[in-house]
This record gives sequence, C-alpha cells and structure tokens, in this order.
Amino acid sequence: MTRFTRALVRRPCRNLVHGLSSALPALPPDWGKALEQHAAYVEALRGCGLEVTALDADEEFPDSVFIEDTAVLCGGTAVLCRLGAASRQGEEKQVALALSPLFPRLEAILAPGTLEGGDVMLAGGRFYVGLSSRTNREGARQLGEILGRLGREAVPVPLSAVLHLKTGVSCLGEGLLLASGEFLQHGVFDRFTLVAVPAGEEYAANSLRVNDRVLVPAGFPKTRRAIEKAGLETLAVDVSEFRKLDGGLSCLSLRF
Ligand code: CIR
Repeated sequence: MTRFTRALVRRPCRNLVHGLSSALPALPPDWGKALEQHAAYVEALRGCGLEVTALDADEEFPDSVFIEDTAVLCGGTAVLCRLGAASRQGEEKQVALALSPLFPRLEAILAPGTLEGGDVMLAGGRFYVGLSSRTNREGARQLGEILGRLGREAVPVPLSAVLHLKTGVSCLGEGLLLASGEFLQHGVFDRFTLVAVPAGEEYAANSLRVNDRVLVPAGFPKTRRAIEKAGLETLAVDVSEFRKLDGGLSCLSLRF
C-alpha cells in the first residue's frame, strides 16, 4: 500500500450550499458545520502523518471542496481531469497551479474525454477506472494511455448504480477491498478479498485508507467493525454535510 506524506485539500466555499446533489428534495449542507467537519478531516489526515496544504475556497465552483475529482496522481505525474459535470469544469485550473511545483509532469484529459478522480482507484498496483455518468470511455482511454506510458495498467470498470467507482468500493490495502452493491459480484475484482459493507451502511463504502489507519465516516459502526475484524485500525470522521452532496471521505483530498 502506498504510504502518503502529503495531501491537498480545498476549503469549502459558501456556495457549497448550491453544490450538485442527487437528493430529492435537495438538502443543502450547513456551511458552518461543513467548515468544522473539514477542519476535523484535515486534522485526521495530519494524525495519519500527512502534511496537508489547504487551497483557498473558490466561490465560482460550489463543488470545489471535492478536490479528488480534479486530478489523478501517479509517481511524478499529475493528470488533470476534464470533469464530467459541466458546472465543475475549470475547478482543475487552480489545482494545477498548486500541483505544478510538486509534480514534474502535468498531463491532461482532453475533450471529448471526461474523467473524475472519484472514478479512479489504485488497488494491487493497477488503476481501476469507473465508467460512470461522469467518466466516459474516451476519458478512461486517455488516462489508460498516459498510465501505460508510465508502465501502469488501467482497468475499465462499468458501473451503474453509484455516482463514482469509489462511492461503492475502496481499497483497504493488503489485498482487501471494501465493497458494496454492484461491486460485490463484479468479476473484475476477483483477485481481491472483499470486505462487504453491511446492509444499510452503503455510504461507508467510501472509506479511506491512509497509512496505518482507515478513516470511516462517523455513524457506520457495523462497517467500522468489519474493517477492524479484517485487522485494520479505524478512525471515525464526521462528513455528514458533504454526504448531502454525494461526497465522501476520499473526495475531500488528493493524497500523494
Ligand atoms: C458532485 O456531484 O460532483 C459533487 N456534489 C460530489 C462529488 C463527490 N466526489 C467523489 O465522490 N469523488
């Protein structure tokens, strides 16, 4: 499992309340509470040994706190995404400015390709790329080509029920995947041991292994126990305000 030393986050903007949401009727997050939860999330990453850099909030982009979607990182290369959600296209520009001193090579997904980082999961040395409503085949193909040049393999994963690949499956390391719903039966993950997310706790499928711990969203005790039973240490982090916009623990940072 990759050991991380740094993370990039982006502070929630006030316009977060206008972020994209699949909830009907929409349930806008509380900005003040989101700020507190974001600060606690940053502390949790620091507690896992990461140096965290926080980018300023960007009012132009309500969803910009979900920084994971803007880039895919591999060694010294940062791939800037062309996000599938039209309202999010452009978020990657400020992120590129922050990444460029840290990554010697910047690449980009180009039109008509679309790709969001939430669809990209590194597990067992391969990059699994969800084909979702946000990531199209052309975006996945371009990423595969870039990663191929870096000697890495990209495996496309068709999905239907969740927003992003990592909404439903997360890499826990040590050959383990935390999986829910459609990913429990997905042949593409045959080489892994699956830890099933207990029924009713599907949101916790987006848990986040950071070095020696797994961050689990607060309020999902059965999932926490399942991960601990698999031999891993957990830490609960409350991200209820980001959940209202379909965001989870992984979406809130880029780790490297
Ligand atoms: C969106 O719909 O784009 C945001 N409201 C949530 C993005 C969540 N990102 C992620 O799962 N990686």
